[in-house]
Amino acid sequence: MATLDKAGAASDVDFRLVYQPIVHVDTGTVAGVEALCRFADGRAPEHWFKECERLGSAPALDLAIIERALADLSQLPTGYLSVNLSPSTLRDPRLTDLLLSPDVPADRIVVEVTEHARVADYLEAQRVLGALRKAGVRVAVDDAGAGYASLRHVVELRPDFIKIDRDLVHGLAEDHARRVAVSAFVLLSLDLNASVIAEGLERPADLAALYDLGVDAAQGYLLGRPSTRPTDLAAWLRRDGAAKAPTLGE
Ligand code: G
Ligand code: MN
Repeated sequence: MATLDKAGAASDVDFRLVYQPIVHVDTGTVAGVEALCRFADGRAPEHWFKECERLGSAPALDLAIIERALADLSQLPTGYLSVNLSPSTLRDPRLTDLLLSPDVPADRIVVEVTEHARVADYLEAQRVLGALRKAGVRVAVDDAGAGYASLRHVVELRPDFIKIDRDLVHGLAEDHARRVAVSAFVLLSLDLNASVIAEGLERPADLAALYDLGVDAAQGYLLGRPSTRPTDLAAWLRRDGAAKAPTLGE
């Protein structure tokens, strides 16, 4: 694994991408896929993202991932491609250069603002996100309800998607408080004209509870494990109903 330095020789970083489907709760159809990163040394992505944040190289890594995901886009199924962004990447001018390039179908791109770091300046973040939105890029708040993804964060960023953190989703079928918390996000989403995605869905009982609560879409091992090859994913998604499809290993 190459060292991640601030200069961001990001192409040296040894990672590969996997794609995980995001599925409509009511119909089982695929709304889009999220590009997720896997590192060659086998360490959890959280480890590397934290380390990059500490070294100031989060933008270099984020941009390298986005570049690779964009190159895969033509092999991915229709629907959106969701990519993760640390708040510090929002301050990097290379982000808009990359996403606003004429070859990028902006209306297929969703940027997820991750919860690992604090947004220091919401006005600045809104300015950059505004420029992306003008071109058709949509915005998600990742892991809402965890880390720095507070209610304030959601209200400030006015996302198109609210992705609810898996710790609030797992076990909601048996936990009234979790259901109320998810409902609160659904209520907020109606006001913001956003759509809610539940993350980390592993259990059928929780899927049924999400349906009852009016959650739009879900992502998790129950609906599909992240897949290594975009072509595999495309073939898999052509089958009828993601929820019934066999899962591909990573
Ligand atoms: O923070 P973010 O939501 O981008 O993180 C996604 C991570 O969660 C990925 O590493 C992915 O492999 C993992 N993941 C995806 N689905 C599930 C799931 O159903 N359960 C758990 N525990 N993790 C999941
Ligand atoms: Mn994410």
